[in-house]
Amino acid sequence: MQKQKRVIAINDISSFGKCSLTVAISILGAAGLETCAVPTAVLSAHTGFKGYTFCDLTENILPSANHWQSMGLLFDGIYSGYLGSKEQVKSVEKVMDMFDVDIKLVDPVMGDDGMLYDGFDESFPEEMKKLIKRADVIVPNVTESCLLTGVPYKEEHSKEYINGLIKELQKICDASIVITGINSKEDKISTAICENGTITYIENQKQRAIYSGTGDVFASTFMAALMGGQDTVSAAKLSAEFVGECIELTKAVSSERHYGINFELNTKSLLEKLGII
Ligand code: PXL
Repeated sequence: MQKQKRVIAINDISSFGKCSLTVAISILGAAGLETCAVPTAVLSAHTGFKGYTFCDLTENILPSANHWQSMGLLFDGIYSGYLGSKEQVKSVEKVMDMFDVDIKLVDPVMGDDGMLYDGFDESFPEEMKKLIKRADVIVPNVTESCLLTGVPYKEEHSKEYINGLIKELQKICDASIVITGINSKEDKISTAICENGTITYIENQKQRAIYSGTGDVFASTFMAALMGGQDTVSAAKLSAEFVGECIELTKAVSSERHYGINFELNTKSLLEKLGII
């Protein structure tokens, strides 16, 4: 049996709504990775729903990492997602600095459709800019790329616009950059990958349905693929295809935007795409 890889996943648990850790643990686990979860907060449902509960777990982030370090545990990757406050981002910066791993993936979860998610204030992106400096690869959507760089958000995303965003992101971090959810053409949704100065665009069929948590399904699948030894472009391509497939399956049964996508029913395809079966 091959040695099992071990990944730290830092994200919230939204009990309802298929995002963050419920997605990460399912997908990384299905891919055969040991997932050591650091829950940053427990919410009854993600912040797209009114009236969600929020139990802050900032106090548990650094002590968990300190404990693992005192045990002499080794890790292969760190993947961070939704962080509920600037203080949490600061703690995750310290965790990133504590462990020597093959891949540090930061999903700078902050917003969508040109707006910050509920609960974040305008100063939050400044702290996120410090975290992405620690990353080997980042996976912002277009809104998050704008929030990180200060470039005004546009609804239509030409190649010149996205290349400009990449240029600005390169000024603040050395990571490979994967921008998701690019509204490039009428019927296409694109992903841009910039690695070692080369930009590659991949296109997928636009599904004309919007669901929460698709960024988390993308990032978790992408992390699983990178940990499995895939290169950045192949990992992004298969992750975008997997998300597209899951949206299509979900569309047939539900149009509830905030309920998320039925990625769990598509595990066989995930494993095929990852080359596991
Ligand atoms: O899917 C991103 C995400 C993660 N975690 C929480 C969220 C969101 C998006 O709204 O609210 C708590």
